[in-house]
Amino acid sequence: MAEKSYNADDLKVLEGLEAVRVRPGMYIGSTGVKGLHHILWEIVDNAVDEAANGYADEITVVLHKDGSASVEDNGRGMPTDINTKTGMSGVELIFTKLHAGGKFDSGNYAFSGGLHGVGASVTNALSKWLNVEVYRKNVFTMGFTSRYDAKQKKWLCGIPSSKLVNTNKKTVKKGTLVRFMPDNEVFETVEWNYDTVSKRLKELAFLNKGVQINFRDEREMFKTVTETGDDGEDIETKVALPMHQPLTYKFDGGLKDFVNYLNDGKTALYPQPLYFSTVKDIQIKGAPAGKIKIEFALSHTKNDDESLYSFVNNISTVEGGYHELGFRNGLLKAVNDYARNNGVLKAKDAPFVVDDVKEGLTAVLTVQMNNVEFEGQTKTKLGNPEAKAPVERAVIEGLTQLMNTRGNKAAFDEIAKKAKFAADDRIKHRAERDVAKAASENDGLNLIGKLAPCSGKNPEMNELFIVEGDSAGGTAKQARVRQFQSILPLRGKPLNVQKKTALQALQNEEIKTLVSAIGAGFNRSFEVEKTKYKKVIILSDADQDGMHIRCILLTFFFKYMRDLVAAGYVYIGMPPLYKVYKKDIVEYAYDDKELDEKIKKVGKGYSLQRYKGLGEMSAEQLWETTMNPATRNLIQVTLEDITQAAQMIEMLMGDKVEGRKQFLNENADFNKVDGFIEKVNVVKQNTVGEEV
Ligand code: 0R9
Repeated sequence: MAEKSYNADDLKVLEGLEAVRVRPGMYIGSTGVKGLHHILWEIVDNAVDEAANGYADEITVVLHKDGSASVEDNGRGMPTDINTKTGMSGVELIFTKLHAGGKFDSGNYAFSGGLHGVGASVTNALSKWLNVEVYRKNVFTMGFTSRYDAKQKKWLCGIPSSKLVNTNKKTVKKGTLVRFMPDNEVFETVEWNYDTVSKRLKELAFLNKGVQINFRDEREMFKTVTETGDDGEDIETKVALPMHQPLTYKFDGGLKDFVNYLNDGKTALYPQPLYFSTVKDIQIKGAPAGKIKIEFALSHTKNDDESLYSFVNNISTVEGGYHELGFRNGLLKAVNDYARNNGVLKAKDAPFVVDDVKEGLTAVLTVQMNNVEFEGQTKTKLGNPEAKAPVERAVIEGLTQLMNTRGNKAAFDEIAKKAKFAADDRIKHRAERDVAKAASENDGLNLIGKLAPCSGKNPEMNELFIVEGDSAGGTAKQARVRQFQSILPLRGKPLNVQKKTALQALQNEEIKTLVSAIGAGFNRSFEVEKTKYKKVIILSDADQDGMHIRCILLTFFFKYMRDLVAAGYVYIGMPPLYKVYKKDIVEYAYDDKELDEKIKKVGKGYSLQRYKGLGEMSAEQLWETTMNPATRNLIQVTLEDITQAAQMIEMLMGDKVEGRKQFLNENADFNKVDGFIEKVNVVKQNTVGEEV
């Protein structure tokens, strides 16, 4: 230091860099792997700035064998002349002046990227060494080093080894090369992460169309692994790591390419993303009037999720912020206008809400502006409220222009159609939720005269019998144990919901009653934990009508209370088919095979009664054969394979008679098909009889 002549200002600068050493976290967030990469991004950002402003079109990033990293751009080259006021070259300024709170104010760039805007000097301060080469006809070089000075008891960091040197070597190259070695005394790790670097460079290539970004990882692809041998000695083995491919990213389509990339694997609703870019005025409080550059590309896919990726000055704003709000508002207004003007939204229709227009949306929004405030947990949320209005205006302006551009009509028709579909679905589900909620809440009202509720309140114990017909219902009410058995008689056949929408289903009295009785909601709002019964038992006659009713009810549960089935709470009650009796001996048979056994058991002189329906049984008999937990036969409906069962139900209960016939023919032996089928095979066999 002694041989250099620094003036007072320069000394202050050096003290500035020392502060970075003392508290690196303040400048780069952490000294972990994230902080390590941060000092690389500072340099990369400077190269990207030069490219974004039109002076460079190629950037090369190399991770070297020695652990250092380098960044090269083919721009104008950092200024090499000496600033008369400071006595320093641009190069020296960039690397030794701490630009707290804002990017280096060169005045040459309209906008510049970078996260905290602390700049390249922070990279210098946290590196063991940093070397710069500037190619401006001649090759200029400058080097910096950092070390702890034990005598002075302080860090000497980012100290120039000399002034900028003109080597007088001629070069046809132009641009800047910066290479630096992260200091392992600062960082917890100095190991660059290939994936982190390649991902970020790819992102930057998307955000800066036409700029070619090359990435090479030249590090030794061997790792020394130390193991302890049998005698406690260290055994070192060299393990070959997979080689990393050199990568080159260049996207002439910019954000459009980005959107297409994000859409990979999804089906887009129109062939190419819509794209727009503009510059608007912005007035940030306490700052001079400025400009905001707004650029976006968007598309819609058949999916219903939204992926909006937003950036401010090339920094990903994962937590969103005001620019995203402006974007969504603008999109909403533009799509509403289009839908209104093109008959997608009729006079009677309410306008779309934001959720409608973002279903299936894939979009990238980038803004560039000065005086950025980042907020949020991870400082990835744009906190400048002034950004909202210009972005909103830009999006409306852009989309309006695009919708009036020839060739875009089909795309906007798709967008409006998709939004209409989402809106209809939203309205439908809200109505559904409302009805289900009302049904659950008004159970007292809804169920009067229908449900004979049990007195106990423990769902674990409680059983709901859904009984076919009023007469059997009456018997069951007499037979039951009031404490834990509820009876819900069904009048006639319930609605076959397979052919109905959820709303239509809910308009049906029987279904409304069922929803109220179970008390756990319906369809999307069904919450199995809220069920009032952990046994819901379908009790229908052993004839074709009874089978059909079972089938309809199972379809209902499957479609709208699937979790109830999945939890194993749905059962089929099995009334006996025969009663074999002689004097005091009474035996019941549940099928023909059992009937033979029971006849043998009762012996000569037996009498036989065939039950045609539940209504033929006395309350005592019904209790004994079908309702008494100790003696009854229940079949638990379980869904081993929900998708297969769903297909099955669709096949059995849906519209396509042809498919059903074919299916039933092909699967004549139902017992073999799967768990679900086995469990409900009675249903199917009888459906065969009835439907085919
Ligand atoms: C390898 C990483 N690249 C850079 O860090 C980099 C900075 C930089 C730059 C200019 C050109 N290329 C650059 N690459 C530049 C040159 C001129 C004016 N503005 C910018 C010019 O020749 O007039 N600079 C970034 C800041 C500065 N230069 C400045 F403040 F020193 F001027």
